[in-house]
Amino acid sequence: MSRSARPFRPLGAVLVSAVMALAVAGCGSDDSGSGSGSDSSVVKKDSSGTSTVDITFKGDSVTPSGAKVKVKAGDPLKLHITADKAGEIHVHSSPEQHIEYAAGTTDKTVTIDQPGVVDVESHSLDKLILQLTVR
Ligand SMILES: [Cu+2]
Repeated sequence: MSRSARPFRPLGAVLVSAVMALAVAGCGSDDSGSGSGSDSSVVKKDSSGTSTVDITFKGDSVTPSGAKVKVKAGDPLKLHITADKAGEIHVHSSPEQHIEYAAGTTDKTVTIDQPGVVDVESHSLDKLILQLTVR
């Protein structure tokens, strides 16, 4: 009677797949196809030395659009948002973050702890705003 009775439990894997599928379905294409490199001009330092990106929503467009930005894991990144109407930004970090902004000007700071490539999107406009390379 030495039969090993270790039950196989695929539930965890199934859940992960389901979540991944949802995440992919809920978002725009992650294939920007614009080569590598970093649009360093997008990032400025504010008066306290925090890296800051200006994001402007106007009608159906957003600036920047798919800019590549390098950030250091654990470092704050300030999003200086100017919008003509309220909306929400989705940060594809792990865990993901949802940033709500109002019409007008909103400052939000995000910190990403895990290295990787993190898309920052507007789901209202279905557009990629930033692609963060976190190291
Ligand atoms: Cu998203």
